[in-house]
Amino acid sequence: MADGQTNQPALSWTYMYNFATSRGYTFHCNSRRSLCVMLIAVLLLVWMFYMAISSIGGDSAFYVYPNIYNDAERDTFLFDTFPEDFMWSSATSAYQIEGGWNEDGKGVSIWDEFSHDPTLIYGGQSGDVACDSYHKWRDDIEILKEMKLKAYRFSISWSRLLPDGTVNSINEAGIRYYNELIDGLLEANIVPVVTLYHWDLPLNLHKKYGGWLNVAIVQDFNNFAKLCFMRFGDRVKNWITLNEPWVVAQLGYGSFVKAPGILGDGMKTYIAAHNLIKAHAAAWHTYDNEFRAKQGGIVGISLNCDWAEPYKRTNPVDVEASNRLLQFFIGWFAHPIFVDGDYPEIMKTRIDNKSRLQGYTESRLPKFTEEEKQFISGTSDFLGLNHYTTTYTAPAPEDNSVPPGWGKDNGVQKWFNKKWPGSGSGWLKGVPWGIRRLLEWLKEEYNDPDIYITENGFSAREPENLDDTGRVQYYMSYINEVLKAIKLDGVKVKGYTAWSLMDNFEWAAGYSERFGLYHVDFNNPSKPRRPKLSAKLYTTIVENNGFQEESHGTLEMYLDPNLFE
Ligand code: GBE
Repeated sequence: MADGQTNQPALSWTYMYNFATSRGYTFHCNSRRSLCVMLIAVLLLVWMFYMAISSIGGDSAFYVYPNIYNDAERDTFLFDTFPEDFMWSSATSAYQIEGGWNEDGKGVSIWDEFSHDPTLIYGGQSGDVACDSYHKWRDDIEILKEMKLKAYRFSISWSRLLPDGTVNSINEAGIRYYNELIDGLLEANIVPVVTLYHWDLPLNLHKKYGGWLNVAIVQDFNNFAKLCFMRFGDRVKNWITLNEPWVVAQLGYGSFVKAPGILGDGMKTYIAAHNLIKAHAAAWHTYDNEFRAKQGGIVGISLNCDWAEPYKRTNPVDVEASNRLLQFFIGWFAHPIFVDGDYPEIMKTRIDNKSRLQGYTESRLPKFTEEEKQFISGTSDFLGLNHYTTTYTAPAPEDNSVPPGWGKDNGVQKWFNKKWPGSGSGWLKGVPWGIRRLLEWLKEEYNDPDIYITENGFSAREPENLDDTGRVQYYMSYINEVLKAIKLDGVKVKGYTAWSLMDNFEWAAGYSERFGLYHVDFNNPSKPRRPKLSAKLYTTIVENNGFQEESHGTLEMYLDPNLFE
């Protein structure tokens, strides 16, 4: 993809120069000096006129970030619309919004336990009440309607349905809660998109056998999935098995950032991932064998991935580092599931080699049997993509020291450009063109799959103004880059999901980092939801199914809230 500016002014210079030398200076000018001067003057005028015209054209191009991103070829706004049936959506997850953590027979999850340790979460906060969606789900449907959304992605709390994580005891009050929510959505003409696992593992399964570290989880997850297909599948046609297994494996079992908060040893993270992949595949097969014919839905997985921009696109080692990071990041899960049932070659080689050098008798990366590879390969009806940001990438010096870990194993260093617009989260910078490059890479790498963007969004630190211009810029530019991916690159993006419907419990950051299109006042016991400017912008995009040529002026108003209404 070219990064260059348009080179037309340079061309016209060359043209002028040649003309002047061949016609002007090599002829006898003295006798006709005034004619020559006039000719040159005329040419100069023509040139100035041309420059003026082209600069007018340049100024009229629309940029969301005119002072940061204004590469004419890459960043010019595209006025066009999305495909007819494009699925506009917004998302939440159970632990982040529901509250009611111990109500009506719900069992305890690893996040209840993790957040009840006040030292682990910002300000000692927890999801005990959160947005109180356990009681206020009708309000959630109202704001989805207000934004004219076609779909809503939410997750099911495993321990609300199965208090000890197993099908030994089913909590009917939990089933009732999700039934009411699903029915309410359908009544409002909103398609429910259901995530089975968004990180809130029943604590009992963690205590009993180590949760995702034990292959026993595959059966328990499959039973839970089957129960959901059985009880909700008559109405739910869009399923996501796991949200971001990378986060579960790497941040839950590789670092101390997320529950259950197990410190990495360079092995557990790979073991957890191994079981996550098997559990996903098992649930997909269960649906495929026992439910698909009758219910006719689709089952996929949501994988998170940042775009890895080679620091210098002309430097082969940077390009290699970029590709290596993408393989370790999303390929870790996508390669087994979408390609051939096995990890990317580069992961196997690097982890096998490092393990040997580090004195392990076996590779720290577990192996799938041939039978397992067959079982895993091809088990996703679409690729769910959660994408937020971009980093530069270059090779890191090889580090074979112990303790090992995912970072040392991939051997890539990454960083941000200081000019990239920051958010309320240290890890999130606005780099709109990154999503288009990632989508194109995914199309090539995974044989042109159907892609649903199942999360994309921007944070601010509380307290936040309702005129959330930073988020407006982010959504406008990222959604526009998704449009380019569809229209210009032919990527099969079927839907877009804004994270998040409303401010909620942002894991270890508590309520200090806000991702909502709607603001939530957590100090007010009734947790009122109020639309931010970004919610209105998103509604405009949804109503227009994209960016109509005429909406130019309206978009400029959103970027400058002072001009708005
Ligand atoms: C999503 O994850 C989650 O699905 C959603 O639940 C969450 O609310 C939303 O993002 C906003 O964060 O120092 O290693 O912790 C890395 C997005 C943190 C992917 C944050 C982990 C983004 C992966 C820094 N990232 N996340 S650290």
